[in-house]
Amino acid sequence: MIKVLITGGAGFIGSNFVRYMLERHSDYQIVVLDKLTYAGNLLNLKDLLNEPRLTVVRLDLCDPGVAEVVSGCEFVVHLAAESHVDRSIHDAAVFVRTNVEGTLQLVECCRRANVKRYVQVSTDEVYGSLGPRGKFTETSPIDPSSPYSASKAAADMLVQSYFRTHRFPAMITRCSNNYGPYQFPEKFIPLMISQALANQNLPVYGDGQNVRNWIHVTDHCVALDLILHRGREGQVYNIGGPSECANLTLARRILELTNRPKSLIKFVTDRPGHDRRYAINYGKLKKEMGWEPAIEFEQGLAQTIEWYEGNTVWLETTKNGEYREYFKKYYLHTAAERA
Ligand code: NAD
Ligand code: TDX
Repeated sequence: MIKVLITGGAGFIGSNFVRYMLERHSDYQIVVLDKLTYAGNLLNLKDLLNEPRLTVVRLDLCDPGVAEVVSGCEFVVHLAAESHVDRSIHDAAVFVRTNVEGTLQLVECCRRANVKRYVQVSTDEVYGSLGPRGKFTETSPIDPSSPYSASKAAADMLVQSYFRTHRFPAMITRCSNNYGPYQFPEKFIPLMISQALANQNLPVYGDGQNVRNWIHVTDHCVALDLILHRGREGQVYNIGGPSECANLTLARRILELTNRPKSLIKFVTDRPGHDRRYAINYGKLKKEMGWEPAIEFEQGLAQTIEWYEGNTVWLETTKNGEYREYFKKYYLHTAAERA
């Protein structure tokens, strides 16, 4: 068995990636390291918790115990992070702690443990904002706007420095906005869906003309798996899709697909430092690994809405905080205690 560490495996992208890797590689033993913050939800992995090839370790990236968890792992995919821009505006400190200090501790442990390959999941937000034309390439300047993206940029560069200084075998990915199942309903698409389903207002920031480049989380997982195995060490890979959409257009489409009235849209105060547009040139990944997104946005969006409609327990317990009770149950030691 090949041991693969996935940090942040109880989060949105992480849990989708754990599921993908277990299905795709029957000889992989997956270790999830996750602090289980508000964004880490064991319900995301509920169907997998009795899988013998999966171990979940509840640990903070900044805890010295990370060294022991890393030991014996051949591959590491680092997804754990504080990930929500709005929260970083209110409290930046935890973003620096987890995203910068946590990443430093992880890469240092990985270097000492001679990990064979490491993927740093960075973000397109490190490039800052685009005007109406053009796309980010891997050589676009790093120009982050929010404390979140600044902390991700710091981590991204720290990992690059480990490659240059120590020949640490790392690849860095910068992906655009993901959507799909298990996304915490603080992010735009799941928030709009959950509000629409509850017949509540859809809060759209500013004039609603900010544009995001949407990619289905499964397409992101495919790219991460390819880069983990075939990426060139020290290289940065953009991951994105062709689906650019203004927030207002997207909110309206979600209302159409859920048969709710357009009057539910409510314009609210804009996010400070709100990036206007993101768009990704993913030509490098396409050229080197033949990767292209397979899930068309309209189809993926409709499937995602169906998923939230069909997973009311997940959505309700996530919204009302009851999902956190599930942690307590899972971390009781014996199966009898858990029952
Ligand atoms: P998420 O917020 O859903 O999940 C983050 C996970 O990290 C949670 O399970 C949380 O418990 C865990 N975590 C947080 N702090 C931790 C700590 N100190 N120690 C250990 N675990 C900790 O995030 P996501 O949307 O799944 O994003 C995953 C990664 O992908 C992040 O690094 C993010 O920056 C990056 N990314 C996200 C997107 C997107 O659109 N969601 C796009 C590009 C890149
Ligand atoms: O209530 C809202 N209303 C609104 O208009 C929220 C939560 C968001 N928005 C807007 C802000 C953005 O223009 O929607 C757009 C998307 O917002 P988010 O879902 O918060 O994502 P974004 O800020 O673009 O960042 C996301 O993509 C890159 C992820 O949260 C990051 O983790 C990732 O790195």
